Amino acid sequence: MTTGSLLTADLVIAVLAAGGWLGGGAASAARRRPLALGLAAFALLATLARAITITALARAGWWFAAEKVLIAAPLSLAAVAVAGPRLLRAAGDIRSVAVPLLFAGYATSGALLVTVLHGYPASAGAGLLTVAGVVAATAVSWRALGARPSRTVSRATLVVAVAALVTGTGLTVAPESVPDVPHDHGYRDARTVGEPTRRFTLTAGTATVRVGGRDVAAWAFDAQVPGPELTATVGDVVEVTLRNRDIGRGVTLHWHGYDVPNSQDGVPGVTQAAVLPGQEFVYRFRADQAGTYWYHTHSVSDVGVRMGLYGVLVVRPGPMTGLDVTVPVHTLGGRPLPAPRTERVEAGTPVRLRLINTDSTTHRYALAGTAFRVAAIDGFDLRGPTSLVDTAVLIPAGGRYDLVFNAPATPVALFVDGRVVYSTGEVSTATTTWPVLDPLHYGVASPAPWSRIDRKFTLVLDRGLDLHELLPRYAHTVNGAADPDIPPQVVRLGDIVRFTIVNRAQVVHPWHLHGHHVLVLSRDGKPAAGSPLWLDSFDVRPGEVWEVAFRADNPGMWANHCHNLAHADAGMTLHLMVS
Ligand SMILES: [Cu+2]
Repeated sequence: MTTGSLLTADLVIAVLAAGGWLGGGAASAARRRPLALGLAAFALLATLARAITITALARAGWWFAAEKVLIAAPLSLAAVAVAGPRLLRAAGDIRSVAVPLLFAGYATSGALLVTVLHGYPASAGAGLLTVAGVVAATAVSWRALGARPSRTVSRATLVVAVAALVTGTGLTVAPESVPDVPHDHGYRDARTVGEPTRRFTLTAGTATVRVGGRDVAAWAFDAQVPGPELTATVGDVVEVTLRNRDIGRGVTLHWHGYDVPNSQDGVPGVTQAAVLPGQEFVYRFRADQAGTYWYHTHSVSDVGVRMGLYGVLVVRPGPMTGLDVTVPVHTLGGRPLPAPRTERVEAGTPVRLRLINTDSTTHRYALAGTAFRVAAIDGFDLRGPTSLVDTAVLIPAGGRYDLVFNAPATPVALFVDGRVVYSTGEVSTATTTWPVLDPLHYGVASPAPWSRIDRKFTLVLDRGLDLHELLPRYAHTVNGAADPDIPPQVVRLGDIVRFTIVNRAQVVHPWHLHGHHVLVLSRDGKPAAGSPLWLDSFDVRPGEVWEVAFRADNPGMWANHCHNLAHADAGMTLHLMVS
């Protein structure tokens, strides 16, 4: 069982336990004796079962098992201690166990709410608030059921509730000051890269595009989705003029995975202002790294990219040899792109398939009909990639894999989530049961290019209630805070920086640092054993712990965020300051 599925199991059992206690309480209040006893017994079993899931989580290396023990265990034990003996003694009036059972239900629900709503890091305030809530709810039920809590109990409840409210909501604590995010940088001016050798103009605008035989309202570059494919050769100076015709919420160009100077990175409010209708912005950078990349708007990026403001950027090391096919996968208006394409390819032709995931969630790719190698991931060549056959690859949001093979005499087909998107003829192969390549164990290892770590950061990815400007939202959080309240990471130019990224949530978070590629050190404590993996996009699945490192060699203020862009918009964005 993966840590992710253990987490889900634990959550389901916790919900069942809470439901059982509450249901049992309600049934006994209604004098439905068999039902009450049945539900209470069920809740008791579920509560005990959580001991098993929490132990399993601790053994799987789940970072927060101790916290579950601290919060869930005392409340569950209190629930069992209060409700258990009364149940055994409830020979007479079943109604007498209603309050204890309800108390148990409130206690388990409280622990559940702390886990789901409050998130990381657990605080004494949240604990106090929960206890106050449980006590208050019990007192209210007690009254409602006709009995009367004593004056002392009422007063104690009031005192605990007020104390918890004051400390729990942080009214006594001054808000932590967050350093200002500078919005203007004098770093490497784009003009110093030299005269452009490759010039492009992209005009962003609303458009209607045809997808799968249906008209879809889109936002597009040059009225097409994806936008025009930009190509260059290493050594070129690329200049792209971005114009905005009518995208009211503004547009920028971010060169995903391309480590351009900060002023060209296209993050509105950080490296430039969003380009509004009628305006333009000229990007210029040297194409010094060959590989498969893509570009997309970073202005209201969740909506903008989903609506179609993206395209492919390919930088080749020299003149093209063989067949070079780009496959940017996207979902537009609920329909998959690109449209399936078939072409005849002469046997023996070297083929490179550049697979690009421009969606916000993972896609599964399977190449049938030939052996192949994964030549590059996220634009960086792998070391000693071996031949693979009948093996699928999972590409995270924003990620790219280059698959290479020599065309066989028989047809090949590329499947994305079971759908053929590219083929050289008819292929009928079931690919859904194929094993998935683990890039951490593929290719030939080589020693890390550095022997020290200067700065270490831990990023705990989670969900939690966030009160930003008094508007409550269920944010995606990093270390318990949501954008713009996550303190920036400040490092010196040249520092070797290590990130430990922990996913405490129930969903995948594809992590993406701007301006740098990170070297994968380990996942779940196991060192990466294959070719060095220099990534700009990687899936941190529920329960996973990733250790990555990089040399902070690109000065400026860099976005560091989840590339599920809805998550990024809902708080999961912070900044790395390199100076
Ligand atoms: Cu995410």
